[in-house]
Amino acid sequence: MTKTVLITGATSGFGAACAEIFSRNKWNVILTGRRKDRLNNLKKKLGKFSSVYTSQLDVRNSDEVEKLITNLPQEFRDIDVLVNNAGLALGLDSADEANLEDWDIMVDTNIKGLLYCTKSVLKTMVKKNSGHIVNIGSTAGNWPYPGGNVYGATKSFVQQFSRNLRADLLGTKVKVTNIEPGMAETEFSLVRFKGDSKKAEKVYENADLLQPEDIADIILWVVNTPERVNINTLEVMATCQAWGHLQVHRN
Ligand code: NDP
Ligand code: 8X3
Repeated sequence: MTKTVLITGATSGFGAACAEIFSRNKWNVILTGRRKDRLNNLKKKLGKFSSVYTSQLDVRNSDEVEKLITNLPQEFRDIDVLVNNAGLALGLDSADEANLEDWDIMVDTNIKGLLYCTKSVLKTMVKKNSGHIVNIGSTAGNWPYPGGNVYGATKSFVQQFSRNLRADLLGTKVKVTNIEPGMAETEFSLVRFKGDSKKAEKVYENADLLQPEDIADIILWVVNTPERVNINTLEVMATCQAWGHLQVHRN
């Protein structure tokens, strides 16, 4: 039977790569994001592989999220997998210098948006006793770095929420996975540095970093594991990335 995946933030990076791999594997794909032109292009590109439904969606708006689910065409109503991918970092300033509005946007998107999307599908998944919530966390939720203050903390929230969901869902066949990528080459840095492409390119310069397709491949594998298997957490870094030492400030 054809399966259905709902992907948030499908207009770029991990989300767009997931859209492509799921569609090529004949899943019905529900693709969302704020940029309509990109959604239209995805529909055109992927429509030859599988059924594609696109909807402009800002995950920060709980009414929009609810409306999306309520108004889905019949063919897309039975959602097997939600990929909670929409998210962003804004700024890399130390907490004392950071912009409060940026903090609000990160909290509203990475935490509240993810909650709205999860809530919108969870009851039905529990009722039919199947489904999979795949959250996109980050190594930034596990390991601190200067300037990661609120962004990293939103991803720590995603990690603990994912675990708590598992606790609540015990006894059902609904799965929850938190994927925690390290640095990956997407539009993430362009967004973080507010369109400063020189600064963004520097992040990815001369390094063989994770590509969106690497994460999409992993997600497809995770959702295809046997019913009895739940991958709780999967942290993945590029081979060229690892931890540094703890620092000491000396006078
Ligand atoms: P991109 O900037 O390439 O993609 C982000 C996607 O999120 C876009 O499709 C964007 O779509 C969407 N998005 C952002 N805000 C909203 C919103 N309010 N409502 C709906 N969609 C939104 O970055 P990535 O692919 O790298 O990021 C995807 C996820 O992966 C994020 O959660 C990020 O935190 C996480 N991540 C990224 C890593 C990296 O190094 N790249 C590493 C670890 C985790 P649109 O603008 O059209 O709305
Ligand atoms: C994105 C990875 O290290 O840039 O979540 O925060 S990092």
